[in-house]
Amino acid sequence: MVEIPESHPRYESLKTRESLVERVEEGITSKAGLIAHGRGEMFDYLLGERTIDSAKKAEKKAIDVILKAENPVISINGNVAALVPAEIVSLSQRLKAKLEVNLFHRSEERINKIAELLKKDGAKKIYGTGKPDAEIPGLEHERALCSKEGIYSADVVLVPLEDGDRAKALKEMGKTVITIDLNPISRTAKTADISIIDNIVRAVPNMIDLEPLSGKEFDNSENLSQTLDHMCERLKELSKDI
Ligand code: PTJ
Repeated sequence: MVEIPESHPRYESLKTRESLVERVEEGITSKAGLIAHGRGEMFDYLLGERTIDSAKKAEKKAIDVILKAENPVISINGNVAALVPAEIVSLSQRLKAKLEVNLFHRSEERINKIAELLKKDGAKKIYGTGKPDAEIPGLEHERALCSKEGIYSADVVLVPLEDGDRAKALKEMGKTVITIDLNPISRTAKTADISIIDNIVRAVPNMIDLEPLSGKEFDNSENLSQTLDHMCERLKELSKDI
């Protein structure tokens, strides 16, 4: 791992990049995961690299919905495992949600490595390993493969850093879909019932501590509009500094 001096103005961001590169070398994160992360960083810039109010509201609502669910499942991919392994295990324990490894670039070897990593961080059971026994309808290829006891029968699914097709297919199965995605105009963000527009490295720790938002109206489209307004305002502010 390249040494990053703590004095570097982008220390945190560079450290995160380095740890992702290391996870790619270990075979946990896909190479495409690095590209996905770069896209996310760009949107994080527009947020101001902080959790904005609309994101905090979505995080609280997500906690409420997951706590009330009968069979909630958190879907884990290579980026989630690299960025917040211990935190996602803590969140699943707080919310009594199952953890299932579900990959876009599926390989048995990577699934097992991710499951081992999460177990080292305290996860008792990981779904999605071994032979898949269910398929998400309407999705081509191996992206559809999942666990009957996990994602297939879940009523609420948290799918961080997801691709739009799978989020849509899960919605079509009648599930409540929650995402964490820095891009407020991604298909996933527009498809989900609750879209948390925040960096997963902030969102998951927040969700371990935040109180649920219950009994209050939550309008995902309105929340996404507020996020886009925030980004536009920030761009206008930035243009004054040039
Ligand atoms: O491990 P695999 O094989 O399942 O692959 C995972 C990736 C992420 C490569 C795969 O799902 C993929 O290609 O995803 P997309 O379609 O690029 O979507 C990822 C979304 O996550 C994009 O909208 C990014 O802006 C967003 N994103 C990237 N980094 C972060 C993020 N959102 C929150 N926090 C981040 N750190």
